[in-house]
Amino acid sequence: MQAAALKQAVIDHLHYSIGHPPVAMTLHDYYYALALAVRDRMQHRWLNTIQTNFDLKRKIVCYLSAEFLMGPHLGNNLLNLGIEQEARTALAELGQDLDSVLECEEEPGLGNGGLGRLAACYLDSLATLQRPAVGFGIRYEFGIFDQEIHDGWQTEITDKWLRYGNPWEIAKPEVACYVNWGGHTEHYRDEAGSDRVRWVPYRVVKGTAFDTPIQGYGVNNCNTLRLWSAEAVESFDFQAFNTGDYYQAVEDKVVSETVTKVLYPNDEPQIGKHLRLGQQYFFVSCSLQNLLHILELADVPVENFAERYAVQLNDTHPSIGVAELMRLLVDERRLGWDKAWAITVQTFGYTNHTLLPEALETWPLPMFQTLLPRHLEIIYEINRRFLDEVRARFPRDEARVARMSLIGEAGEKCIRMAHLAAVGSHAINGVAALHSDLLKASVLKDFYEMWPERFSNKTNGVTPRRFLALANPGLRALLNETLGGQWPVEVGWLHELEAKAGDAAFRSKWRAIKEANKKRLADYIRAHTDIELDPTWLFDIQVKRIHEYKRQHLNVLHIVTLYRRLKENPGLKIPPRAFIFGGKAAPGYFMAKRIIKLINAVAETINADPDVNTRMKVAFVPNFNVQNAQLIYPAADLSEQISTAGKEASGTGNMKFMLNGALTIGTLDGANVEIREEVGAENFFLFGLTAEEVERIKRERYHPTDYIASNPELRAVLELINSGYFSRGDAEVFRSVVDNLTFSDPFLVLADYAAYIACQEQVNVAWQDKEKWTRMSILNTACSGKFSSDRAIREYCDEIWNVQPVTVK
Ligand code: GLS
Repeated sequence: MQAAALKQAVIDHLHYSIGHPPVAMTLHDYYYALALAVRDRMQHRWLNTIQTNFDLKRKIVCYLSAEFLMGPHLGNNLLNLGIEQEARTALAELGQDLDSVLECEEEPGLGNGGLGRLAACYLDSLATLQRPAVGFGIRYEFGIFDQEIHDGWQTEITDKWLRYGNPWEIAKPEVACYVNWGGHTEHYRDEAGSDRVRWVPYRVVKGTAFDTPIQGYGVNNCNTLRLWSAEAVESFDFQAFNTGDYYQAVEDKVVSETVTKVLYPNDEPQIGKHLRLGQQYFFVSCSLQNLLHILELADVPVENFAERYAVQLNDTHPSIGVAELMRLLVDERRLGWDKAWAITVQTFGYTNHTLLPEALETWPLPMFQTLLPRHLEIIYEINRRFLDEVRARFPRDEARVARMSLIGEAGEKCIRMAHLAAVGSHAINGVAALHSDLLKASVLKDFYEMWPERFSNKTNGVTPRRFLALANPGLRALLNETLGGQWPVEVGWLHELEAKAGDAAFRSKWRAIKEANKKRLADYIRAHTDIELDPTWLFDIQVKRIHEYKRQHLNVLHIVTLYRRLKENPGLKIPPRAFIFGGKAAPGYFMAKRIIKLINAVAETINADPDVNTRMKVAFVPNFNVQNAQLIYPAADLSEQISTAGKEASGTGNMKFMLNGALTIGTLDGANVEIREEVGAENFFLFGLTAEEVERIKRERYHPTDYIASNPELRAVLELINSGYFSRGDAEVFRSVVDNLTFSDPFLVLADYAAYIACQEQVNVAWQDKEKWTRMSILNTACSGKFSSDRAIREYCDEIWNVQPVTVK
């Protein structure tokens, strides 16, 4: 019945919405028609959800994030609606294959990596857990660039994801906000004799909303992702036009539309560009204005703002919201400062996602003042009152006052956005236990001493719907058969697998699923790189952004070590391995781009060398994104989580691998610590320095050359890379990488090298005992429940947001 109705809906959309005659129909048309038919099926749930939230006047989570890395919608929506089989049947009757149709979707890549994907997982969990929530962000016209590999180098192609339309969004031109830029402020006295400030902007940009439904799994709740797009206030500035300044009018249009043109492709380091601050302010102002407007529609007094909205700052990117809410409340709604401040602090929560100093956002004061003159005044006033409080709490401690100030005064004056977020939020959290502890001991130490009650940990999580049920249909079927169908929402059930790990027949089914997933990935890799991988080999995978702290180059040192050993000792017995990499480098990140070239150069040499290529191969999967990630995680035997301890705030790829039964080789960093706790030390390959040891070594001055001098194998590996052996005799290409490791090595790659190599030998031993390995693999999935984003979202709802479930009819 459902299938027949769906089929008819697809036929209707092909005819009425797409309008191609049968002769011109493409696979993409079927994708688009099915997407529209599926969206129709979410529509009444969506409207009911909005109406119910409005009627019940319940508190809503507002998740402010500059990035939402959603991944393809169609497969996920079919899964969450429970109509995959119906869609498959409907398409088959139209002579089409669902899997091929799913591949047509151009994924919305509106994020860089973990931070943006976390926001997407959290939206999935919020809807599934029936919590009223809206994600607010930016509708970038160009998302994260597409990566191509040419001669081993990364090249960046603009991501024209909207080229063929986007069936999931509904434009809401009537939901419009006006956002000021630049200009100056005027102080005046109002009718009642109070001192007021008016902001006279240089330019006004208009934001309009584009809404995407976020369907919960197995429930009617369907929340909203609201992305703002910028446009000129009028397509022509008629005044300028009439006064003959045609070019000024055109420039206004171009400048306005530029605001939401492109996502900045830097993952961790802040970019410090005027336009980036403009993007941040733009989407935050639209979102907060929108919240105030909805409050008004619901006839709720503005004083109750914090009872109705829990606004979460996903890192400091939206933290200008603290000053903007103050401006809206004080200047526009004419609330007194103290009242407005109490509302603001009650409203906001702040999640910190990194301790890396280069990623902590600060804005040069002159730039900030040019764009946001009124906000600078407000920040000065927040700071004045805040520093009075600090002085009262810690008398005669001016050093502390300087450290905590919202304004950095060493060198060029700047606004410290993490301080603004911390002062303006009632709750501050890190994203894994270790990270939250380090946060309290380092970057926000003074703030912790001032307000210990504001701090907590919320270990990240990932959605088991997309990253297990959808990505790994083979395992889904086995889990359904073994545990029943509730596990995607009741991940506690996964623990039942522990008993199954002892069952040889079950293990054999488990292995067959893994091998099929490896074959599926091998097919994909062959199609995209021409590299042929054998699915019976150990699949050793590292996929994530390319960054020195994540140490893809440590992985390469292991590969070259093995290569040398095999060349020197052709009879050496090692189990065959495929080393698989994927990840994008920020376009301006010199060292990261060299590391990609190094991986590809080593791959080229090894894959072509008959002395070794029956026992090892290397592949770099181009353009790592959510879509191919869904093929990659389920195919992994070994997950590489080898960052320098203390640098990876949490990691979430580590969780996706674990969920799919990969074993982890890793350092005690981020959520690895908790993964190891959950699965047990005996089921985790641990190596390397601890965060404390890293800090101590750095304090006492680190000498990478000592490690080279005392380890001939390491020296030989570095020399081989430096010699041009992997670069057709060109000894220049990798000099910068080798020099960096030899003379500076900021992430202690060489200090961890020997331990890593030794640990990889333990991996080999374990892999050779197939039954034991499978048992460990099963235990990893069995113990992965903690890393469901449902657990994380429950904690946020209960401990920070105070938001309850709402049943939608
Ligand atoms: C990040 C961290 O680097 C990751 O460790 C973390 O898992 C993620 C989500 O909390 O946030 N911070 C960042 O700026 N980009 C990230 O991926």
